[in-house]
Amino acid sequence: MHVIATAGHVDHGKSTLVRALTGIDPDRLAEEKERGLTIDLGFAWVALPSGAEVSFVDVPGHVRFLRNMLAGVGGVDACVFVVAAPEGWKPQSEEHLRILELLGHHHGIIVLTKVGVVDDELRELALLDIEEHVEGTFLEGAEIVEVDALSGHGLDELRAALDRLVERTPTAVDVDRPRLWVDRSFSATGSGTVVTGTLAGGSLDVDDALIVEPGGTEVRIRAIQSRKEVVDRVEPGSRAACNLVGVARTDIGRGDVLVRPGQWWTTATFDASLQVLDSLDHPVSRRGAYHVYLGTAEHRGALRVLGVEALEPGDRGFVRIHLPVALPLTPGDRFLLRETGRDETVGGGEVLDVDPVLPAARATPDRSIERVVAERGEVEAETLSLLVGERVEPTIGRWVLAPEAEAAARERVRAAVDEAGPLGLDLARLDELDRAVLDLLDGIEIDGGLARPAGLVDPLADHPYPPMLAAAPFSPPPPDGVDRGELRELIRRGDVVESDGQYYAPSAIAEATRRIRGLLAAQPDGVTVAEIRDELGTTRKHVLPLLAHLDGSGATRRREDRRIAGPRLDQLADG
Ligand SMILES: Nc1nc2c(ncn2[C@@H]2O[C@H](COP(=O)(O)OP(=O)(O)O)[C@@H](O)[C@H]2O)c(=O)[nH]1
Ligand SMILES: [Mg+2]
Repeated sequence: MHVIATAGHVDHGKSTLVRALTGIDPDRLAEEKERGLTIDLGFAWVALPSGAEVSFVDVPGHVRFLRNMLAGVGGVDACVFVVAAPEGWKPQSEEHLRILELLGHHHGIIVLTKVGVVDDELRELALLDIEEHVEGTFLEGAEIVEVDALSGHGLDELRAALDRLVERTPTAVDVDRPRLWVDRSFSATGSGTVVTGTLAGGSLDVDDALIVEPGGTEVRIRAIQSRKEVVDRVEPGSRAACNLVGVARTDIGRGDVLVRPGQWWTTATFDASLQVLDSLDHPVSRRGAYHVYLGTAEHRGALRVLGVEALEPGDRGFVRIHLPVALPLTPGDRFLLRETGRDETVGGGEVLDVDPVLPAARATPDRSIERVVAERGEVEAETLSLLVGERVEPTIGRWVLAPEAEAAARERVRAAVDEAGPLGLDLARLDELDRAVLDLLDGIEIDGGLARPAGLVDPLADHPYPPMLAAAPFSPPPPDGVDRGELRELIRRGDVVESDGQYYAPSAIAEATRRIRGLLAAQPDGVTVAEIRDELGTTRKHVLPLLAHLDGSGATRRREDRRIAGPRLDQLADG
């Protein structure tokens, strides 16, 4: 499955060629047909002799409609570059070639059209002209097919050449991360909003839940067509027309993007490389109003050159670009920059960082994952995967840590354990990352939710107070002589239960709960404090704090001067 874009100067025969190959007129607007001029993108498709299916995106050549051309060639992987023999190389031949270069096109063939109306000499001249102009570009050495679309001369050779082009153009990658830059939207009678685009990155299925960016509107695919046929699924590298539920026709259009929720980092600011065109007659600095072309989108952009004051014509450098809206971008995305006032192409480049964290004065963008991690110290692997556009596995817990950050985290956690000493460090006090770091450290023992340096004995392990409490469950002795810090820790661990200044063994609480349940089985309307006191064989002094605790835990509840069953009585008595 391949999508091929046309390119070349206006009137050189692009649309005629597409029509001759496919039988479909790419000039679909009434105004286009009337004027014999392509204004907006046209779409057509055909099966080649090999059986390979190709779709064409036919672009306008006229300079006034360059923005439409730009929306058509983004996301397309191959081109048919058209030059008319009688006219030869023209300004938009040059501009289109520059644009394709800047957008990272690698594959194409050249078609010399209208050969029926020139003599051999002019034809030879046109060929030389072309060869000279494509020197040093991705079209250097590309096949040149001579065609006359009106007479049909050369069309079979062209079909064979297209087969060879398709053969050597890599098939679209499928990383299960579809992105559809919308190039057209319309409403279909009876079925609502339809958007079309060239699908990249993954497939789309009927019933998929997607979001529209910018804005994040949630939509669902009701139906899909590819080449006017109803399908359940479209593969990357195909043209797709999606009938959407959840968005009005007027709320979606060219430049919007359909993606799956949660799969993309959306950003209004990115760092990028910028190749400045040789032909520009002034340096690129911060001054100037720019238009940024990304996918099918066109946005105003504010620019900041990184590292140097300005980039001279022909220079390659780095820029930070601010857009008025956030888009789902990924490193490797190509963009084109035009200067609004002068209406000229300035250059283009590759998105390198979709979430720059360093101030522009210190940014040195590239596509390395290590840099993204180093600039953050620690980053969740999920987030990192979105930032770099590929799956990255976590190295510690859910995170990826820069080497210095990992060393610092190890030191921090070890220091905390050392400081807690023999009493141990409560794991609940560590955040999730530090708990994961703790697992990596040697020489630390974890026991009962506490981490302590290996070999250190828990001074509370054989503390005498809990057994003393257990031995006298309902007349427990006061903590005379017990160190306050140790007592606090015993309570925190649950080895001792404190209530209103009295101390109990956990087993005493459980036993009291069971016995009260026994009493309540016989007297569901409630039992008095005195009855409970007698049952436990103790005094008011001991039973009141105990009951306060049971009320608090939900084992019992007060009703006037009685205790009745609390909501958690059974649970606590059985537990
Ligand atoms: N003789 C001849 N005329 C052509 C050929 N291709 C296109 N034309 C004519 O050139 C004009 C412009 O063609 P069109 O396809 O609209 O050019 P586009 O602007 O590049 O799409 C039309 O009048 C076509 O009939 C060709 O191969 N031979
Ligand atoms: Mg045309």
